[in-house]
Amino acid sequence: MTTARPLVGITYSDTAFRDQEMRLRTYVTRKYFQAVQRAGADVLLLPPSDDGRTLDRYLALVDGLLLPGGEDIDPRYMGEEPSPRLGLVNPLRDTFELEMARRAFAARKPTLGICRGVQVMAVALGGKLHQDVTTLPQAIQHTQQAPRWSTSHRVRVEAGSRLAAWLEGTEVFTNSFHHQAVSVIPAGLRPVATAADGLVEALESADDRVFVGVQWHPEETSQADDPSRRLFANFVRAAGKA
Ligand SMILES: [Mn+2]
Repeated sequence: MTTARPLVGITYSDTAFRDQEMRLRTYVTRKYFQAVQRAGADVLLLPPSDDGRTLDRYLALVDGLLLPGGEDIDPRYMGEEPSPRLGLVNPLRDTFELEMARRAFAARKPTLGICRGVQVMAVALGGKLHQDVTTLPQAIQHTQQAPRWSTSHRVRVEAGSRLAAWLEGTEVFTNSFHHQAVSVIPAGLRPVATAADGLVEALESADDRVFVGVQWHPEETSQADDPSRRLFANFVRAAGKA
């Protein structure tokens, strides 16, 4: 039993920003680390690396891993060609985060994926994505719902899942800013939440690993929305116990 605050590693959420002086910048949207800090953990930001020894060191250092939102995942990792509607991809970040997710799963490191993060978790373990959900026969809108801090569409969460326990409920209203979504669930994970149109909104480990990903952005709502706040609190608690 330790009294230390859990340490959560967050992979850099944006790695391809060029400033006015043409310097490449790597940065993380503040809401991610602020939500984790408010939940009682300290945060370590993890720059991309393609060296497995670095990734293993990161995972040994942290009690939990957060994979945040961001660019589209290159469809080559699902054995597909790019759709004309594919958005920007980030090769450096793809190779880093896919490998981090694989290693975190193998090491049973508590992991929370957000938006792109849940997609990374799925693809890392052999799943696939819809490259653009706006081409599907949707009943509801997933892409353009501002402001980011307000919830918009309903998500049904499977009773008995870890996610339902974390949220303390089987129905939540979430925000939604994604044009990709998980289409094929890999072995090892299971879908635990869906939108009204059937789109997968969350995955978690099929066994007792703490490996949970959501398609929405709880970091944007965690100050005012209780289920969002509980999601971070329970993730941090799980990281502290691991
Ligand atoms: Mn959605």
